Amino acid sequence: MNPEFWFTEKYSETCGFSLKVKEVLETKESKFQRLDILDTYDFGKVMLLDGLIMLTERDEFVYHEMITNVPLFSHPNPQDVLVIGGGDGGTVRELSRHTYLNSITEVEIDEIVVNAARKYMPFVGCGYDNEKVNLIIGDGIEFVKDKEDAYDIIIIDSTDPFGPAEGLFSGEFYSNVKRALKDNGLVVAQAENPYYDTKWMMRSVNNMRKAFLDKVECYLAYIPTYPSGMWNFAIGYKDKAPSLSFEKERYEKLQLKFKYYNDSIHKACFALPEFVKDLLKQKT
Ligand code: AG3
Repeated sequence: MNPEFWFTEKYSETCGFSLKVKEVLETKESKFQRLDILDTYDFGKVMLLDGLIMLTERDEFVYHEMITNVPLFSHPNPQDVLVIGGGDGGTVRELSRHTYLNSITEVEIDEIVVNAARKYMPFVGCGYDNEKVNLIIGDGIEFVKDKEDAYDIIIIDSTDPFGPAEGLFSGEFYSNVKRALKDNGLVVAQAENPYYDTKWMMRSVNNMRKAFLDKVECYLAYIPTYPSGMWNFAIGYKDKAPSLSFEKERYEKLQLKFKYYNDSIHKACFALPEFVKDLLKQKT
């Protein structure tokens, strides 16, 4: 291999993020997308989908801890959780640590993501080792259409809002998600970043707002290998605002060891910079 092989994810025509690559471990194409697994010097194993960084060995913990633990510790009594997407297994790995859950269902559209994670990325692929995880290879959009009052938490762990994931950011999908949730249910979705292509972030937040009648909050986490390093999550709720809910007793009893999330972060992640608050005022 060329000793100076660099991978660059372009954020715009004039800006990007580069990693020097040790080795390309796998390249595969499904009917949905292209997948590459790289081994890199600084961030370890990296999964790309359609040329965009989905996760790296070194910083995946931020995303996976934050997309699961914020909703789980906001909900008074989560029992049944549905994950849409999340084929790499990182989200179900985090959920598996909440041993009191009754069921964990994941609907992932593309089997090559699951297989590659299991083979090359056991640190996330291990999520599937838990017998409680029921993995369904299928279309999450179709899956939620006929569900009613079925889940306490729905986590939308998707790629960016184009290609196979486009429908996961639509208003119709969020309405179906709301119906699939039980009374005090919560939905959380990865919702892009406030620097590049902010229309994606706003489309997702605004569609969720319409479905949840404005009961939506945003929170941030810092992920160096995602565009801008500042990542937004949108959380829709039926009952109490997650920024004001924290299940302290359960948190203390479980004594989980985190690398990013903790009780202070649970509150702090909802504090938004002024320019993000301004963006969020755009109701399109
Ligand atoms: N899903 C969100 C990745 C978004 C990153 N976007 C980008 N690099 N352009 C991550 C899946 C991890 N389970």
